[in-house]
Amino acid sequence: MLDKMRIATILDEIGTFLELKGENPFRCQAYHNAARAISQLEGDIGEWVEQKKLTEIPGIGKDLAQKIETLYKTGRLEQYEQLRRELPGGLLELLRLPGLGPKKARALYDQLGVDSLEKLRQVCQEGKVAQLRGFGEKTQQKILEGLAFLDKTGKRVLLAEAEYLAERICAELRKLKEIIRLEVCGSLRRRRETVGDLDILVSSEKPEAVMEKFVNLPEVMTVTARGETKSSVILENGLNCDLRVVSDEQFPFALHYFTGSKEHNITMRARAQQFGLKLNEYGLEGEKKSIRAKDEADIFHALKLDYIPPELRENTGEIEAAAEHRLPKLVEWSEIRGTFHCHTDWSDGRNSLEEMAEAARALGWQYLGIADHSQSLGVANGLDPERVRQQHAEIDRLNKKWKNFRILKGTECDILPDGRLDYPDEILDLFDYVVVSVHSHFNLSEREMTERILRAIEHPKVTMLGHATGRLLLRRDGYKVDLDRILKAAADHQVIIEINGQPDRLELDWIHVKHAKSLGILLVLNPDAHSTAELRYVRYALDVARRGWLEKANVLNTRTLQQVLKNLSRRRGQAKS
Ligand code: DGT
Ligand code: CA
Ligand code: CA
Ligand code: ZN
Repeated sequence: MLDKMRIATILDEIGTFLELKGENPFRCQAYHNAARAISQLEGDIGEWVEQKKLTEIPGIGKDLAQKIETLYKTGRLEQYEQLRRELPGGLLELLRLPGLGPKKARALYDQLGVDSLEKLRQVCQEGKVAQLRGFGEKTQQKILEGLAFLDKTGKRVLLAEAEYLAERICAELRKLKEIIRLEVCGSLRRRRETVGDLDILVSSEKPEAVMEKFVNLPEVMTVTARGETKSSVILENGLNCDLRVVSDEQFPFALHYFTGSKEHNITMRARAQQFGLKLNEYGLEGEKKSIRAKDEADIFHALKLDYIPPELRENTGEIEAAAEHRLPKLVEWSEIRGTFHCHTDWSDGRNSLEEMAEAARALGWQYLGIADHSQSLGVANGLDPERVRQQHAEIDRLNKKWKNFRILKGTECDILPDGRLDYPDEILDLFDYVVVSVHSHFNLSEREMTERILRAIEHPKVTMLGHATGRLLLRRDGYKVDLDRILKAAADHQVIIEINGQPDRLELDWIHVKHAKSLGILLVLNPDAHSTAELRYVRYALDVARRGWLEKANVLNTRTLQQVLKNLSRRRGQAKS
């Protein structure tokens, strides 16, 4: 039985294979849409199948429902296997290159036999790609640049994808009674935005049983090493995963070591040396005796340090701060009371205002800020002033329903290429707050882009800046912009800066978040949700906030509804005076 993420992946791949074959674009898109719908499904896919409800999902007809049912029940689909026989899987890899669509990938395969990124690099270097019809020097150059970008990012995956796999694997392993303690370490535990491989740590007296279970997990594609205390495997999505088994006494030391980062470890080891101690993955040893620790906190305390949360272990001053008792008290999930940048079916979201609000209420929140797209974003069904007024009437109607909850009226207003906003002032005045974002003309020079965003920040009606650089993790760098000037202007004009929780955005990135905090800028955690399921992306924004040393007071979402309303109207009041 396959779970929904696996089914979604397969549907997505079918869509892409069909694109590679040059099939009708609508048919291909139907698979991609179905994949998205399935991955965002609430509850267990099994129930949808058993109760024959799949066709109730928008975009899933009889035919697709049948295929999903087959996949769920048998784990296989003849159509998919046929496509995989027909076309090499390496072709899917080619599509990771920015600007290389299925048509071009197919041409490269048909005419030059390109079936992997390596082969593509080779034919580009030989100058063969430039000679193909419809390609040329410029395209060849772009492909080489894209390959260099992939080299730089390596085979990393998004935090959300790694987390999803890790959770499944750990849930399986935790069933073993031989396991005493289990924890995922490495970059995943530090909540880095991308993850190079999974590092799982277990304490047990019976390592053999743990290894046996591990290498036979259904997520495991290839076993690359199997030892008594360490095994390495490659998972279904190409990610490596290491499992280490230690004694329960060693566990805290191994947990600290394999959580890293490497740079943090090196500084910690140096600190231990100052105390005449030796710190490694097995223990903390002095001349005469070794120091015992029941958990990581004991290790830090032995070195006269406060406990350092994993998110801070990047050797950017956390050890000094821990020695001087001035670590931040990091913002927590339980402190979040709402969020501000969400889309509904009024623009390009999937759910209605009411569904989004109910989902926010189910999370225990007090408010949900809706910020649908503005008028010039036609592709996303942006709202013209007339529809803004209609949406506000609908929000007013809904808000009468609830006592301790409120939908806030926001907008995600486009920053036009010259830095003007997409609505006139009298329309901007209708909203509780205004998020401004860049959605077009990414190719401006750094100076032009900076001026463009500065102009928006200086606009008196603007409350917050959305996804500050436009990066897409593992796909493209952000646009060129002078972030130092942007942050300085945000501080001067009291504009709030968003941490966007979409798993492939996660910007402002944590290093700049830390900088923003030092400038006294208020930050906001936004899911940029396009469905009820995506509200939980606030969690990933929270990870970035914590890596950026933020405390409750630095984050708008920790305020109560009353405080938020006061804060927003004060900003507007200032703007009007
Ligand atoms: P990743 O996998 O690239 O996303 O990042 P990490 O941090 O998970 O790195 P990984 O998997 O290579 O190693 C896991 C941890 O093991 C790392 O964070 C710190 C520790 N570690 C690995 N190599 C070394 C090393 O050479 N020296 C020290 N002190 N620690 C190391
Ligand atoms: Ca790792
Ligand atoms: Ca590793
Ligand atoms: Zn948005």
